[in-house]
Amino acid sequence: MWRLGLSLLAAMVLLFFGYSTAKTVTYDFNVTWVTANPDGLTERKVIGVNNQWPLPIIEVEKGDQLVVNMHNGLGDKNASIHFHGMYQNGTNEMDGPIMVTQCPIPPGADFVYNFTVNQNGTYWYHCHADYCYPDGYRQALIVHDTESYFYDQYEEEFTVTMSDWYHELVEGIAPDFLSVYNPTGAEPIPQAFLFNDTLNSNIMVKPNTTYLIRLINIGAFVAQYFYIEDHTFTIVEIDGIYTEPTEADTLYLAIAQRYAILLTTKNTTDKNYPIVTVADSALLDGIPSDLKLNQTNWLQYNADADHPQAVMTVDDATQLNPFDDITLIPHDRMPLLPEPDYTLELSVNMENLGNGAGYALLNNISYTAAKVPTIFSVMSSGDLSTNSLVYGEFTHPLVLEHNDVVQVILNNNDGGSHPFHLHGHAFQVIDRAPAYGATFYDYADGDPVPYDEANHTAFPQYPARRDTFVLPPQGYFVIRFVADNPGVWMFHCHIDWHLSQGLGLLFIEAPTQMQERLNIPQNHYDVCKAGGIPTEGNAAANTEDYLDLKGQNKQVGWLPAGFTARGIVALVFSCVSAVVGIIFLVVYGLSDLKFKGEGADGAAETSEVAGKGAGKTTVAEASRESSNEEIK
Ligand SMILES: *[C@@H]1O[C@H](CO)[C@@H](O)[C@H](O)[C@H]1NC(C)=O
Ligand SMILES: *[C@@H]1O[C@H](CO)[C@@H](O)[C@H](O)[C@H]1NC(C)=O
Ligand SMILES: *[C@@H]1O[C@H](CO)[C@@H](O)[C@H](O)[C@H]1NC(C)=O
Ligand SMILES: *[C@@H]1O[C@H](CO)[C@@H](O)[C@H](O)[C@H]1NC(C)=O
Ligand SMILES: *[C@@H]1O[C@H](CO)[C@@H](O)[C@H](O)[C@H]1NC(C)=O
Ligand SMILES: *[C@@H]1O[C@H](CO)[C@@H](O)[C@H](O)[C@H]1NC(C)=O
Ligand SMILES: *[C@@H]1O[C@H](CO)[C@@H](O)[C@H](O)[C@H]1NC(C)=O
Ligand SMILES: *[C@@H]1O[C@H](CO)[C@@H](O)[C@H](O)[C@H]1NC(C)=O
Ligand SMILES: *[C@@H]1O[C@H](CO)[C@@H](O)[C@H](O)[C@H]1NC(C)=O
Ligand SMILES: *[C@@H]1O[C@H](CO)[C@@H](O)[C@H](O)[C@H]1NC(C)=O
Ligand SMILES: *[C@@H]1O[C@H](CO)[C@@H](O)[C@H](O)[C@H]1NC(C)=O
Ligand SMILES: [Cu+2]
Repeated sequence: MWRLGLSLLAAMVLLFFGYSTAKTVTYDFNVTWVTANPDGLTERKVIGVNNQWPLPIIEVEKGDQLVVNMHNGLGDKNASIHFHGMYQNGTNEMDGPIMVTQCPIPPGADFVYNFTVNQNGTYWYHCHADYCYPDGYRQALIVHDTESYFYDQYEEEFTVTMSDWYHELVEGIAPDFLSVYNPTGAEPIPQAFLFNDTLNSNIMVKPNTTYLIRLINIGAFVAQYFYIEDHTFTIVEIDGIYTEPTEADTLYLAIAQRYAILLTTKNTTDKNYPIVTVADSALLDGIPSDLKLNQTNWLQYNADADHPQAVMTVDDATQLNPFDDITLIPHDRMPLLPEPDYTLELSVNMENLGNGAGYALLNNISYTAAKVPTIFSVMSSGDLSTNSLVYGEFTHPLVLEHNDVVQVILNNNDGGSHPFHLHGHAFQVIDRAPAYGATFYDYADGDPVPYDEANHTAFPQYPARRDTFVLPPQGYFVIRFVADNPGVWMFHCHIDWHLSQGLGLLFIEAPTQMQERLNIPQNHYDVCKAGGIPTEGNAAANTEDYLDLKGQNKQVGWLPAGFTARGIVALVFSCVSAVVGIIFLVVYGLSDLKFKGEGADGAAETSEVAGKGAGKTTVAEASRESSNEEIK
């Protein structure tokens, strides 16, 4: 009898642990338009989930199976979900970027995201379709870990997001942004900066208590500084990677970056303290007088005490001296990866292409999606899958061999900073110049300084790892990772405007292993069918000859030969934009030009890639200087 009892007990224990270590967490997301007024200035349409906005925070534990049943109830908009920072190891098809790992989910369609969460820490989720997430479709995703090295060091935890906020729908702003009337590619200026999707809020805290605070920049464009008056804290995690506990008082969170910090509250409850977020105004081409760059929310110890406004200690955000993330040491002390098997050197350029609009390029390529989502080209191309030609010229595909150590050198010929994100991996950051703080914007006035292999600072022994890292203005960074996660992974600037200008590329990582391991659910094919998108063939949807790219989507062609870029830029800034449009037309003729409303895909067929190189080198710098002069 007691034997039976024991084995029953053992079975129950097994069951209990079985469930608690690998449970399925299911979210049903009915995605529809709702209205919200988070800044108290304007009520607008936002993308809600189950008729609510802000969206639900997804919360799981390591090892859980996360299932999100998404229904696109928007009626007039395609959508998808990317689970930012999730490696999707073995489930590349659940990664989310449309035309890369799946088809856009058309209005009325259902889609199931289903994957195992094998990580810990602070993440977020957001729509990864064109012009989508800045309309509100983004929120935190937290992987709780009761075994973290700091679990017994805090009593409570909370998550706060920060973001820029526009009053118009992105698709309403986009045509004017990517247009001949905006040749400098000046990004739209947000109307507000939200703190946890609201403003002037109180976070109630108890005295003498340690909190784990998770911070996430879920915005579309602008980085933010974060500090709490008269408090310091301890960084314990960046982008899901635990770090050695490291003291700091000010953080810089670029778009998509996350920090988890431990904060011990004061012993007394006589005062409330401003939690200060300051937008990085260096990213803005102009600062409207009614735009509030810095926000005060409160660490509230006492509801009856004063709630003082932040006292700015500097005139300008660039004088704040944030903690430098490259100095962080991962808690697992993963050593510097060995010398790379494969090195990729890339340059960022902002250029005016043949339609007069400003584009973003990596080694002269402005990312332009293929006609077949790239994952399906991998799966259907058989032995040719290791030939990058299959994936087209303008998706900028780079085929990586399984388990290679990959090094990416990214040089910035542009005067703006760019937070680059790699899907499917966290990478080691091994070099970056210039450093944060006072020198960060120094290069912006001189010539770009590219990485010099023969003359660089010593690489860290235990490099910081994260999945989103800032490329400084006119500087560079160098990262390393192991190609141990077969899949098609985007590497792109997370400023949504820059991605729409083409600032991204695709790693086709271990395509042979993808073919062996991936098992793409029928649901994916159904959604493609509903949207009329093929699921076989090369980038041009050619299923006969995978190396024939005739009919592929192309980026907008280069400016016609003999065209002097400096000339047009001077012209643009001496005239009002409407007049410029007309002069531009008269001077260069209608034939080579395509106008607003047509993205890179649309214009592709008629424009020529040949003829590149004509006077296109200094447009971005020249125009930036001009626009700065205008503001001063
Ligand atoms: C989604 O929400 C909308 C608006 O409330 C509702 O009309 C629709 O029936 C819902 N659809 C699903 C699949 O739940
Ligand atoms: C949704 O995606 C389909 C397929 O790519 C495309 O034809 C359609 O124009 C998109 N719809 C919208 C509203 O962007
Ligand atoms: C999710 O994936 C797992 C593993 O492949 C599978 O067992 C399960 O049935 C799936 N769940 C749903 C809702 O699709
Ligand atoms: C998650 O946390 C556990 C316990 O702290 C640790 O052993 C494991 O390595 C972490 N996993 C990852 C992927 O970081
Ligand atoms: C931040 O907003 C989310 C969603 O609205 C909410 O659940 C959470 O409690 C807020 N955090 C704090 C610290 O108030
Ligand atoms: C603060 O908390 C610690 C234990 O967490 C306790 O030892 C200490 O006495 C407390 N201090 C005050 C002033 O409450
Ligand atoms: C709180 O009080 C304890 C005991 O008096 C002291 O050791 C500690 O430094 C105080 N903590 C803070 C955050 O002021
Ligand atoms: C704070 O905001 C005000 C008004 O927007 C601005 O004048 C000031 O320069 C800002 N301070 C910082 C440090 O950004
Ligand atoms: C090496 O780099 C440093 C820092 O960028 C620079 O000051 C120095 O001139 C360089 N030396 C050579 C030999 O290029
Ligand atoms: C993916 O999983 C394999 C084991 O199946 C492991 O070796 C590899 O490190 C993982 N890669 C990532 C990025 O999680
Ligand atoms: C980009 O184009 C310019 C002009 O044609 C050329 O000089 C340069 O080498 C190209 N860069 C790359 C990385 O292909
Ligand atoms: Cu960018």
